[in-house]
Amino acid sequence: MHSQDYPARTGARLLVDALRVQGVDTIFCVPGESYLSVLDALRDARDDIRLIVCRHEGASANMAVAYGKLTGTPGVCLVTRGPGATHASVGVHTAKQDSTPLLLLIGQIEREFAGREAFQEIDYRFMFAPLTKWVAQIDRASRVPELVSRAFQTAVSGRPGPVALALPEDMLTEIASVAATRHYEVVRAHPGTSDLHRLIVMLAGAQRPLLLLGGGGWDQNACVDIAKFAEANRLPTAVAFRSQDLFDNRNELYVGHVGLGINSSLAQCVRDADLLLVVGPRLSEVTTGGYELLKVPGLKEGQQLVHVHADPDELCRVYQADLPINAGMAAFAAAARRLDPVKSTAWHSWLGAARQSYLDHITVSDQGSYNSKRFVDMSQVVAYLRERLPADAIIANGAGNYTTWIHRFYQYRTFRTQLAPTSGAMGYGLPAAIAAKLRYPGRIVVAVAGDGCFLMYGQELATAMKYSLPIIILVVNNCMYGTIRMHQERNYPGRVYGTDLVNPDFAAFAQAFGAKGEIVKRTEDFPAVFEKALAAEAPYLIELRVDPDVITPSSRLSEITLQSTAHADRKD
Ligand SMILES: Cc1ncc(C[n+]2csc(CCOP(=O)(O)OP(=O)(O)O)c2C)c(N)n1
Ligand SMILES: [Mg+2]
Repeated sequence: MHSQDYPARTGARLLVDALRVQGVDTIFCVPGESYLSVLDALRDARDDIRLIVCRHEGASANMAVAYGKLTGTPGVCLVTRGPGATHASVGVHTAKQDSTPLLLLIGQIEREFAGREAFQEIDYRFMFAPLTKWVAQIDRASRVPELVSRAFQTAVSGRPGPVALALPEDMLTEIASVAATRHYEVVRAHPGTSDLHRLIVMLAGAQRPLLLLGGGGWDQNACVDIAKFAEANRLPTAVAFRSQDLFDNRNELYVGHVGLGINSSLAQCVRDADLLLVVGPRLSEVTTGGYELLKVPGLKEGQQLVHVHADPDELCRVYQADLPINAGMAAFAAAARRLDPVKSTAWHSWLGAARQSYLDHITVSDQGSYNSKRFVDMSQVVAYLRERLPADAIIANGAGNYTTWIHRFYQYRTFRTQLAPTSGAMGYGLPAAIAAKLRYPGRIVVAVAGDGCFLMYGQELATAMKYSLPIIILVVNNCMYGTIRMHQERNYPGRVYGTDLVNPDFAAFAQAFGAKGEIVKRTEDFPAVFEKALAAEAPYLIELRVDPDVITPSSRLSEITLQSTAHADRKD
């Protein structure tokens, strides 16, 4: 066919049609004059693609990342040039660290003005080069289908991640006649027969193996398959930082979370394991305890590493694996499930001890709670959620010490019930919860945020109201940027600076948006208020007043100050 045989369409319409071809059903945006033509085309496509209009591009990008994480297909965020793109960059960074497919579409200045530092001009090919898997500018309308197709293809294949496309304003109104492309195909490597054979030989020779799951590119089936493999071999199974929903935490093989606030005996397991079977994670700084739990580059004497990752460039980059396997999670898990199990009983007591230690670690006792009459005890709140919430409830959080209670005491049971940024980006929880409720209106969605974290994107309550999303938001209020204060006391004891907060009345704040808001000051009052929130048909914010001294589930700020001061004195 000749190009004139295809209908003549503007760049904007070609873009929206290309998004439709890729199955996009939701776009998160803050509007800009740079892409009015796209808005206009989206208006005509509104039965197929819903447009979620947010109050800050950082929030819309976070929503798109969470949406991409939940669906496994690229979340789409549409923003304007300069200020919009810079705001949205946090989501791009999170998508990269989280191995989550994301497409950021950016309105761009007219081609004619490029290079003059026109109004809000940025060259996104430079700006987003280190943040994305791929970034391009579409300079001709006739290339829209091709480049959109490539964007999706790149975002989902291998190690999933973010891509960005800049869309010059005049390109979007240019007319072209060009064929549509097909829906993307996820392309990922499969493990080789010899890889799998070596894996089994190594496992058969192991005394203390540990399976560690994490990273991106998982799906429900892959999780089932890897669980079957773990069960057939009775492998103690841990998860990497914020990958807790890849394996049922109630399965007797689950031994815990290798992340912030790690159980010290699990840390010891990682150190003592003679075979680490790492499926999916990069072995990041957090998962390796600052590269201390596992030594760079070759682990320690007597310790072997099997590393399975979808990106060949990631293998042997930091840690030199004894057996690097380049494979996608689904392909690897399916192949692992089919392997004949190793009939070894060598590690049964090692598994038993690790599991018992996990169970001890998540046990909440009244004795462990501090000042529970004057403050809310987060351990008990999370223990309550753990028993009360169904397996498919989604918990979303950002960054802060408050997350260590969720990581430690909550039990994730099914795939994609945890939305937690491995980038440690504050402000992610509320936008992620909004995206989750849009995707799964029938499921319970709880955002947990610190008083610092929440106000990064607290205005998105307006978005939750606009789209009638009854999410529950727990604001853990300790009147400070607690994480930073904790590090401050460790490093500069008694010299508090820049870490205290003066907060609004969070319940009144929520009410100002038309949402529900309530303050809980005592642990025993939490269940009744939470039940009201579950029954509500509007967003429901519960402010939890917690003891500022209880800085982690196992430490007090005042004790850290004392210890650090004594330590500093000894050094003098
Ligand atoms: C966007 C962003 N800015 C700054 C930081 C650094 N940071 C990490 S945790 C934290 C404090 C979080 O405070 P809050 O949400 O109140 O939680 P808390 O630690 O008090 O429980 C800060 C400032 C970050 N991780 N992300
Ligand atoms: Mg705080």
